[in-house]
Amino acid sequence: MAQIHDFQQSTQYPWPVGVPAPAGPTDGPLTPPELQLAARNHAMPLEALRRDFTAPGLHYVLTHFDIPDLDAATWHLQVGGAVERSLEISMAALRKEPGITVPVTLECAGNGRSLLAPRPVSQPWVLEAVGTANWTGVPLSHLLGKAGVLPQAVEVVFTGVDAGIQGGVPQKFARSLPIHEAMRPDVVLAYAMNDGDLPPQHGHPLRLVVPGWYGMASVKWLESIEVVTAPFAGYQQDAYRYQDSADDAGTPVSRIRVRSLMVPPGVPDFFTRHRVVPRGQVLLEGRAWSGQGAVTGVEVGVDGQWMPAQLEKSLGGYAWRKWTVPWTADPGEHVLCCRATDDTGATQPLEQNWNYQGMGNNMVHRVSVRVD
Ligand SMILES: Nc1nc2c(c(=O)[nH]1)N[C@H]1C(S)=C(S)[C@@H](COP(=O)(O)O)O[C@H]1N2
Ligand SMILES: [Mo]
Repeated sequence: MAQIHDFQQSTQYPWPVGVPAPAGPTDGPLTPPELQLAARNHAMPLEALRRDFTAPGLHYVLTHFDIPDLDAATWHLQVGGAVERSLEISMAALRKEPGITVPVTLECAGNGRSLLAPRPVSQPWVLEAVGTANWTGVPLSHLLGKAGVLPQAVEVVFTGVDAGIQGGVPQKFARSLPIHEAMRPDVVLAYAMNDGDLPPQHGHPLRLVVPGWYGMASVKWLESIEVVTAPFAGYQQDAYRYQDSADDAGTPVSRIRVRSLMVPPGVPDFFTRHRVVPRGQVLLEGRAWSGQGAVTGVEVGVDGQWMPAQLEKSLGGYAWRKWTVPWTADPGEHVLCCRATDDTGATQPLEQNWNYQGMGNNMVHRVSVRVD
């Protein structure tokens, strides 16, 4: 009962909090700690899939601890470890370095978690922990070049300012990348998002953006970069694994699995979100992405009958690709699905690909509609 007691002490719910948060996956009801996380970390409304780029207020947000309040004027980035010369750089100095802009679709590794049965207990994402932005900043490889990476370097560790406790372990949010990923030309230290200043919730004044990797790699509120000569074993590095059970060593989560989502057609019912579509011609549309290879095809299923969608030109790199398909909506209840394939041959599963922490759930998106 300790968990119930602790939670009640830290909140002011007017109603009784009688549902303990289980330690592992559950078939039980959503618990207050999950509600609390869901209210802090918002997803991207699916109608935002109509746009190539997601406005910062619509882009999903995930923050493990608190959003730091940082002043770009006094902030410095430290670069050190296995380098020829350590650097300490102000924001003003960083902005004078050569910049790049990279279109990137970010997706949280836990996207789709709450649709799994049993449900792993953490941030209870449904489908929409995704967004695409143009990230502008300095290529990480340029800065590492200035510092001079020593030959014995194995990984690069990125540490954010934000601190907290997870799994009982006090920590700052920190993740590493293998050196060959860190030296990719499209990995960026970003200070702008969609041409605007980086917003507080997305890592102001500086964050890492790792195209193609699930979101946890893109460390926000970056305070230091350390080149290391042995694999990093920090809490967040270890935490992201595809595991069968709590004791399974599993495999690390890295690149984004192929996925597509559909703009829900018609209009929603307020409370259930069930869709109502007028009869006749409807242009179904959505976006597809993969961090493992280029998206090569999207199929749309109507009541189990699959047809190929039209793919638009890619925005480049690791950004999503628009797809459309015309549909003649006949009166009645229908189930619409979309399924993407990438050039590694990977395609989205029809059934859940369950794992202990609910990572990388790229199951086919299903939308139920009623045509009047
Ligand atoms: N410093 C720091 N960086 C972080 C996180 C965090 O909690 N702290 N969350 C990570 C996770 S799990 C994700 S999915 C992405 C979310 O990025 P966004 O909020 O800009 O969409 O940030 C990553 N970077
Ligand atoms: Mo995430």
